[in-house]
Amino acid sequence: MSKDFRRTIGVLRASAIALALVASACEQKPDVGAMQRHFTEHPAPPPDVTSVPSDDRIMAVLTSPPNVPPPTNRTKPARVVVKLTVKEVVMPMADGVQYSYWTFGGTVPGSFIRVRQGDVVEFHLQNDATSTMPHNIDLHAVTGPGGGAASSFTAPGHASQFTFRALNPGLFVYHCATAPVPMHVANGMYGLILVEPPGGLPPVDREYYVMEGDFYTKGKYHAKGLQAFDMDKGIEERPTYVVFNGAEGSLLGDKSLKAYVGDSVRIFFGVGGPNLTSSFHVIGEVFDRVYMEGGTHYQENVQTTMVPAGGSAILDFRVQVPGAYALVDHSLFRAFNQGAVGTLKVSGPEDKLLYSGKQEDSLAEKEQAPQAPVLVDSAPPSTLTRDERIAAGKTLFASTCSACHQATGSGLPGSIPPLAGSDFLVKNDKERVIGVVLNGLSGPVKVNGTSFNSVMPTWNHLTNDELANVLTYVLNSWGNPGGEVAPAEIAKVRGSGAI
Ligand code: HEC
Ligand SMILES: [Cu+2]
Repeated sequence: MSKDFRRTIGVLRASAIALALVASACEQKPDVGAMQRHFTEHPAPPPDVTSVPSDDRIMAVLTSPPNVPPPTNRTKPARVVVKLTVKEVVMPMADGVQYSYWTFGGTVPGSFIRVRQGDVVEFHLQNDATSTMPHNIDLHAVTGPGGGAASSFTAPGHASQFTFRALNPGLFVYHCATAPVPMHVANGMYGLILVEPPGGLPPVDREYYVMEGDFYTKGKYHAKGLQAFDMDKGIEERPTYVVFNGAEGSLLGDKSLKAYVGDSVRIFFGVGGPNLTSSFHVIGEVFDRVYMEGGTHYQENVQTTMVPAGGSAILDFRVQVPGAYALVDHSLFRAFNQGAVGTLKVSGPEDKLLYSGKQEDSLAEKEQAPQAPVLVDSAPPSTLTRDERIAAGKTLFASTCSACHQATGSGLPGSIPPLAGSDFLVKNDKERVIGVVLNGLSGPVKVNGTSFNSVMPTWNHLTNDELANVLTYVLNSWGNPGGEVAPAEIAKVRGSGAI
């Protein structure tokens, strides 16, 4: 045994003895005062619930996303009645894609519930007679077994009732907890309940309700028609869609969230899951305050907040600069390839001192950063005329291809080949072009006499329709020879795997 080793062992023994002494000292004299402090001060004692609010019942105002009920504005607890009906409804998950959702109140996420700390909540859960399944509700705001699940198990056409006391303030997720639980949640059975602290939250100009959820369909992303739930993908945590408020595009276009310059905005954000944790971010904004995990303390000046499945956060920020702000899950493939994108549209006067807009555009050869892709609101329908195909393809090109090949099809010298006048396209060897796009391209390639040696990723996650549109657009743009690519031609090459 070396000297060093023996010395080390000696030191270890000595410290073990010291630890044992400390432990026995603790055993001899337990610090009762500290323990009492622990239990009385931490966690904070519940509100005074010895007094029961009067028998007058207040009906809770429930709202559909992205709307939020008004503040309770009450100075003391009350008896609040919540009536929520479970409905199974077929609704669009994306353009041309239907899904049979299971919902609390007919929407995904379910109706927003707003109560105050100390309220006695009389909860009525009805399961619509058209339902195929029994359902129940587990509210994370409930202190009691199962969060109410066992007391609220309700067969189709029945109604259940239970009562709970809202002991803890915060923003809480509720969800169905009927077996198989993850399937009920994956079908859209979740929502938020806010328990206001006494005095309420600081007032803001606008409040919105947004929840992220992951969905698992038998068909691929954007595969058309009524899609069935895919249990295997759910177990493997391989979502087909990751979306805000239940469907792709539910916060885009006309349905964007809105605010005016100078407004204070609050987003009650939750994640239904069933699997994913969100990295929630608003592009071009900083959250002034984040009540992390839906609790009652806030962190300031946050860029991206992480919200777990079955968790929430309250996000407060002021909007100062007009424009469109994208809400995303910053796990970016979810935003760009699975639907997790929405918009907050801020209107009002510009303040050039806060944000100048573009001040210069000069050619900086190699260093030119690719443009941020423009996000598409929806996929085009499947039977299109050539002109409609060109129009749909143009949008898709802008969002998917132009970052590299440029809006003018010029490519970038030395790194990205042109599509404008590309001899690949002029030769009109459609099968080859389709193969290149489906399978990607890497290694040396000569386009119009110039050599390129780079990598293009595969685009086979786009549907046959989408690829037909984008290639028809490319063939009919920038002096290319024209013509049309049909979805069937894409299907053929996809099938044969040919390049
Ligand atoms: C990330 C950058 C990038 C994106 C996005 C991109 N490409 Fe490409 N593309 C390339 C590169 C790089 C090459 C050449 C690869 C090589 O050098 O082997 C290429 C080659 C091609 C070619 C064959 C060469 C030519 O110039 O005719 C076609 C056709 C093409 N891309 C079409 C598309 C279409 C359609 C889209 C959108 C669906 C798209 N690309 C999106 C980078 C990209
Ligand atoms: Cu259910």
